[in-house]
Amino acid sequence: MTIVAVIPAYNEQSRVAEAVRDALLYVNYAVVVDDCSSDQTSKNALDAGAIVLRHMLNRGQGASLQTGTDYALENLKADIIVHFDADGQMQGSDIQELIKPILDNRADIVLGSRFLGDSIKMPLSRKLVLKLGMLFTLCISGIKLTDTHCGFRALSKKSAKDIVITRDRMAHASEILDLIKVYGLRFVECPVTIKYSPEVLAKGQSSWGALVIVKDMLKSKFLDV
Ligand SMILES: Nc1nc2c(ncn2[C@@H]2O[C@H](COP(=O)(O)OP(=O)(O)O)[C@@H](O)[C@H]2O)c(=O)[nH]1
Ligand SMILES: [Mg+2]
Repeated sequence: MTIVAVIPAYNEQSRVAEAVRDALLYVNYAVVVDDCSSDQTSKNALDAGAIVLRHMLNRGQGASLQTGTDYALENLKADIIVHFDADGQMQGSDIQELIKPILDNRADIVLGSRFLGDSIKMPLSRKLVLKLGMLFTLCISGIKLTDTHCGFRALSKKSAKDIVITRDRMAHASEILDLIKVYGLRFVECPVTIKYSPEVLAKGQSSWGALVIVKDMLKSKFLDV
């Protein structure tokens, strides 16, 4: 079994090395997709033992996950792909439980859930936005989940081939849920711990970003763009 962590990264020079080292304790390869960072993200990821791919333009987290996945399937012959963040919010030690349903052939994709696990120091406003996201996804995609926008996931080779992400930026999380339905993939949720600190909240997505995702989803759903 070849397990590959795909790690999208944008200006994460102070956090990416630690995230790569943490992931590499539980996977065979870490593929960091540096999305035209203006800092030392690529160098620090490489020094920590990652394979580093670099976009010439900033294309977004969704596009970077697709670049890393294409590479992992073609060049590393990945059996399982784990989506893992570069900023240290996710814990490598959750990977074993996350990939288990795929190893046991009970699921094609495993979705991390902060609400089944732990969302340490998550602000209340973020919690509310995520709960609304859950309701929204239930209405739009008909998929009932406790956490619809957690970026920590594991995909079997089959689901990684089926799920081709075309939403370049943050709406990819909703697109993945749509494609689970389209391809009839077996999914389960798995508790994960996501840590929040003032530093990662300052540089991470704002709760308003959720509105942009909703706009993107509605556009793709009803205007077919
Ligand atoms: N490749 C790429 N990664 C990004 C981009 N924006 C954020 N990321 C990475 O995606 C992950 C999650 O982003 P973050 O902003 O922390 O989102 P949040 O945790 O949901 O607030 C981190 O590893 C970021 O470095 C981007 O434009 N391109
Ligand atoms: Mg983050």
